[in-house]
Amino acid sequence: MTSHASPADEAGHQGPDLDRVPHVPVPAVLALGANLGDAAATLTEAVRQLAEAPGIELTGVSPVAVTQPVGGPPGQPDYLNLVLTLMTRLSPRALLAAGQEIERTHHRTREVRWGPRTLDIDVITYDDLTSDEPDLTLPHPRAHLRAFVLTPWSWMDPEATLSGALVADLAAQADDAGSVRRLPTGTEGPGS
Ligand code: A4P
Ligand code: MG
Repeated sequence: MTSHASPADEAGHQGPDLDRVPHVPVPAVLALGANLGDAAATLTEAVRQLAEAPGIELTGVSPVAVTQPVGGPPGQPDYLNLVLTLMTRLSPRALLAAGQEIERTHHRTREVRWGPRTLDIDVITYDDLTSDEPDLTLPHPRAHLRAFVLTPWSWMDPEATLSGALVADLAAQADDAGSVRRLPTGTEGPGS
């Protein structure tokens, strides 16, 4: 389940087996973002879909953050972002696929990189796996720089760490730290 446990392939390349099904459930962290349509309703529904997905047991749902768009075309609406912790019996790629399947049910299209989207589900960590594979890089290659992921994660779990660093510290250092706020109380949201 971890990269150091994987044998080198014939070319001597060392890498994790992203299709390996764990013997016991392993912890993982997902980040959800939405900035088109009724983003709060989309996140609520996506959390419900993930909670009902086979092989996934949710263990935590962060409060919802209202965040200014990072990258992408100008003039996008603000995002709603949240972070989930879970235990999963799925392989890393199967967990990614489960998220992508839920994205599809929300009519996610991919026209512009970092463009507006009805729903984005990223795998932030899967157990202690590290992967450089383009289809599933772990930990997520930009998560440690992004307050829109780190801040709601730290609200849910002030002790959480990412690659050995305190998530709350990474959140404070992120360029977008000032543009993340809690969804006002009384507003409907899955983590409120
Ligand atoms: N991929 C590789 N590793 C992963 C991973 N750990 N988790 C591959 C999920 N996907 C991973 O993703 C592109 C490809 O990344 C997929 O084929 C997948 O196999 P995508 O979801 O199709 O496209 P994307 O999300 O537009 O691209 P990208 O580069 O993943 O974008 P990011 O980095 O996710 O950024 N600002 C705010 N405030 N809030 C946001 O939520 N999101 C983004 C998207 C930009 N700015 C934002 C937000
Ligand atoms: Mg994505």
